[in-house]
Amino acid sequence: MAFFQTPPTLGNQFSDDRVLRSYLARVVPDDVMRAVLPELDALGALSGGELYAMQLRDRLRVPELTQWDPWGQRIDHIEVTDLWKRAAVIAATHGVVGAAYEPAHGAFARVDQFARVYLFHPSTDVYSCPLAMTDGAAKTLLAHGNRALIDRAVPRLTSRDPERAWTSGQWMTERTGGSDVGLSETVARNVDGQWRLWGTKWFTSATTSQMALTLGRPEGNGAGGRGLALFYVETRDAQGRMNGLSVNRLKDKLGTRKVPTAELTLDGAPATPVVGLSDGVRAISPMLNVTRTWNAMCAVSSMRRAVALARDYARRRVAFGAPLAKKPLHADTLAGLQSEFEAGFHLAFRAAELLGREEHGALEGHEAELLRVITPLAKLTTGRQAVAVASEALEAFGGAGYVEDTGLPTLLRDAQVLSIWEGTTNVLSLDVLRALGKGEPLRAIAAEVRALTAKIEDPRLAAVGAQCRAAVERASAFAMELVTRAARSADEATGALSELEAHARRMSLTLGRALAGALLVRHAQWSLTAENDGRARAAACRFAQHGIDLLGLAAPLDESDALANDTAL
Ligand code: MFK
Repeated sequence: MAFFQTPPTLGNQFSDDRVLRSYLARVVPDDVMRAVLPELDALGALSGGELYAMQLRDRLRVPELTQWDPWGQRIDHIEVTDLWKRAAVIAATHGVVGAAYEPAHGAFARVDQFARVYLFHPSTDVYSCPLAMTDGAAKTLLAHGNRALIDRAVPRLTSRDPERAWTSGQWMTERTGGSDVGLSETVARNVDGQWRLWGTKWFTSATTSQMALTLGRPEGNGAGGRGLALFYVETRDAQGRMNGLSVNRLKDKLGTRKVPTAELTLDGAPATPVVGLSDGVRAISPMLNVTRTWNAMCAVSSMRRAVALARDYARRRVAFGAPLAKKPLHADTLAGLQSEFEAGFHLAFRAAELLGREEHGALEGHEAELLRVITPLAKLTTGRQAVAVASEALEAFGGAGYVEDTGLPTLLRDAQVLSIWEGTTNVLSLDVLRALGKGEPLRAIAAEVRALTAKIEDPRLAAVGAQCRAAVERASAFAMELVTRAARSADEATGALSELEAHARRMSLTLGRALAGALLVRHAQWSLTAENDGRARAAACRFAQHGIDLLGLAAPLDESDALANDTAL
């Protein structure tokens, strides 16, 4: 009989996930766990079952923009895919945003919510994108205390009723700048007591949302981010017509192809200032920090999906006389992927824990400084990991990983955006420098890594812990030396600061990997003791082998080496 390969399959994505279950067992109190377990189990079943099947079936469909109705009216209707419609209902009913804002579980609300995000994301064709922005919008409106906007939008943004639930856009990117938002050209004018916006937004993700937070420059304001103001916009009027804006076209993208990303023209769109009429970049930063946390969580959940499929396939695929899973080299490759995923997992969930603690006034010790810096660190570290893991996971399928109708190439397409949107790796590394400020957050990272690795009994884990501590100490000493040189004189400042900037990415990845490694070490020790399970330890040791200190300071520092090369301008 002819041979046909059985494809990889997925089971319940909650009950199959040793890493998530073990983490929750350590962190979440029993009563909270009992309450959320049925929801997580239901989402796990949907994610590995109905939604995954739909995702494979729906593979070729993309959103469609209809700009005009048959009678010539401009309608700009975007028809999303069936999976997106289903995902919207599931997201609302299962509280994928809402759970974060419900009081029942106090500071654990964010861990609960992000466990839902983690289960939901990889089977929903990146419906997590509008949800991330929705969460970010709710957080930002609440942070600024604009009562009218809070009353109007937050109950909808956090609703569990699919009929009532809204999503929000985050329109920041213009032709002048995706990273340098201060270059934005959108103008805000007060016309007869109503603020209105004129301009072009070059990338607006999920343009089907009912509202958006966006930036515009009130006439007469100065240049840069300080001259921008944060505005609230509703996309359609009471009759369902576009509200002073039009969709020029949908973007043709490498991945996230189900996300209707559009170019928009704002032509007098009515807008409400959220908080004052300047400092828009600072005002939108709560949104950025929430969407970056989502980005990290979706990165780890996409790594988990890639590894789950590759492991399942390795049990089914026979080559050279045995299943791939029994082949030492293949098993070794998968172990490497698993270790990156596990370390990234603990980093992303630590960011979620801290966010929840901040929102419930429960931050202690160094945690406030840590939260500010762990957010970009988690985003940039897991974003790079997700791209590398997706690429390697495809290779684990051989040619099948390169064939579109297996659905596997989508893993790589969709991972690639994770290190681009919400700030590229380099821009996030500069945000880390911004967050490090005068050094308190560096001390917070060092304190966290020391605390995590202080009481490790297992000798192999203790050695990994020591590697993490050494990496943080070296990165801190390096940064502080440059900051000290910069403070010494104006002459030294230029060179020292540009050297710091040139190393910012390596330094951020070092700090991110050291934190991730230390978090994994602490969890692995707990898992050895409480669960008699050595798998997290195996992951920690393997993660450390991949390298934690990426600063590359083995050779003596020389600023001219850092900057002088063929690409210097
Ligand atoms: C699957 C998951 C889905 C995730 C959702 C996907 C949706 C995708 C939608 C998008 O991609 S939307 C576009 C996202 N765009 C960005 O993320 C922009 C990237 N660029 C940056 O982040 C730049 O660093 C930045 C625009 C912030 C630089 O602007 P400026 O004007 O040069 O900033 P500046 O002057 O350094 O900071 C202005 C203020 O904001 C300062 O406060 P003060 O006024 O008090 O001094 C900063 O401290 C503050 N700030 C900036 N970033 C902050 C922050 N505060 C807290 N947290 C931050 N992250």
